[in-house]
Amino acid sequence: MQRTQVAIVGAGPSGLLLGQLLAKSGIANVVIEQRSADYVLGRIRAGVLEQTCTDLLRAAGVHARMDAEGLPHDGVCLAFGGRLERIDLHGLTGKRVTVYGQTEVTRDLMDARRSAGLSTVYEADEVAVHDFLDGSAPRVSWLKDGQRHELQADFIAGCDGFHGVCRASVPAEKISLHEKVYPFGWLGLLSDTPPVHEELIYVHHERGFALCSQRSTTRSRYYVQCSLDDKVENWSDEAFWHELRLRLPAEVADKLVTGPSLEKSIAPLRSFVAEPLQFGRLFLVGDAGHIVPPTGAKGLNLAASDVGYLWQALEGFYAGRAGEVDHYSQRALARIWKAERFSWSMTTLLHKFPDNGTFGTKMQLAELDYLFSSQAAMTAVAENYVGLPM
Ligand code: RFL
Ligand code: PHB
Repeated sequence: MQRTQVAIVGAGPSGLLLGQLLAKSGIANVVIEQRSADYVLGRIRAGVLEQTCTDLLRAAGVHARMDAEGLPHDGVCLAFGGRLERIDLHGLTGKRVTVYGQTEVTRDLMDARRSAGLSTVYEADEVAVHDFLDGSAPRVSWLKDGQRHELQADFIAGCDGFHGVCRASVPAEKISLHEKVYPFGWLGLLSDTPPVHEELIYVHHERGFALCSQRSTTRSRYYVQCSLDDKVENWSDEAFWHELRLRLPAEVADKLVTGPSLEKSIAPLRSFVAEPLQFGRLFLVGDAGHIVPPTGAKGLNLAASDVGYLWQALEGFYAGRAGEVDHYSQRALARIWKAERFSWSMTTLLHKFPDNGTFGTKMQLAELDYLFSSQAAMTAVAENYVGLPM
């Protein structure tokens, strides 16, 4: 049987960043992923990185391309009731965010892992985790090319996303799940067209939410709120651009440059937290332990802060401070719940809810009007958007 110190299940950003940071601290690890590397890179997801996340990527030594190509953003815009307003993130908090896609972060982490010669198993079938609740020798097993493999470790990091096997392997009586599912989704479109605005625009509109985001000065990412039974096949590029234009303020819509989509997909919106995040020798990290709706741009950033806490805890353990691993769950959850609150509140503020009625819509517009009349309210949004301290 193979042996390592930390077995990492999942090669998304959580698993790859944890692997890189542990390796920097001299802690051996193996990553086991059920998909191919190309499949992982094909998923178009997050675009906005907080400073806590860029600091961790820097600590992992994975920052050269992010520094060269990432776009620092000092502000973010909100459109509602025919107005286009700006929150001065940097002026209000002294911090900024970086626009650099999750695909690029993942690619950089994969390249660094390969260069460092660290062990990664892609296309592992039937991944299973064993013996983590009691004792100190948990195992991960999988099938690859028809052969069964087993890896023994000191710890297992469950970085395998919302649909992974790690959380599902915890006995039901040992875990509490808190969930809210929203009655809509986001239809996203990626295109090689210049972004409509230099900063992101979050849009409250009577037809539904929209978001103008970007990946670079030549690549745009747009979203429109859609119904849960919408199918991506039923949305032509033309229909998407038409719907987006209808939701944008006129001065923005006039500048929109359209083009063929490179990718289009629908994501459901969910808030979800599992408690605790440690089960003996198994830790849940990132989307395996919690989900936020994308409205606050927090999912990837929370995954990164979980990784930061777990890295510190495991470093402590291997430096002879065995008890530190037992603080991971509590420390990570304190930050997670605050990001859950922010993501839920931004989602509630900006989307069209089927049961809202005119009163609900008036409340949203009153809150938006208040936000831009109050430095205190704007500062509260800004400090959450740039990321609370770790
Ligand atoms: P991931 O990225 O889902 O990776 C998990 C990996 O585990 C693998 N896996 C398994 N491997 C082995 N055995 C098994 N049984 C396995 N089951 C699964 C999977 O194949 C996968 O490779 O989780 P991770 O690493 O925790 O990373 C989390 C982030 O991906 C996620 O939080 C963000 O993408 C969320 N998110 C955003 N976050 C931000 O911080 N800022 C944003 O702007 C932002 N925008 C978004 C988003 C997510 C979106 N979608 C589609 C959900 C926009 C969208 C549309
Ligand atoms: C994105 O660019 O994909 C993106 C940006 C901000 C969000 C969500 C998604 O809040």
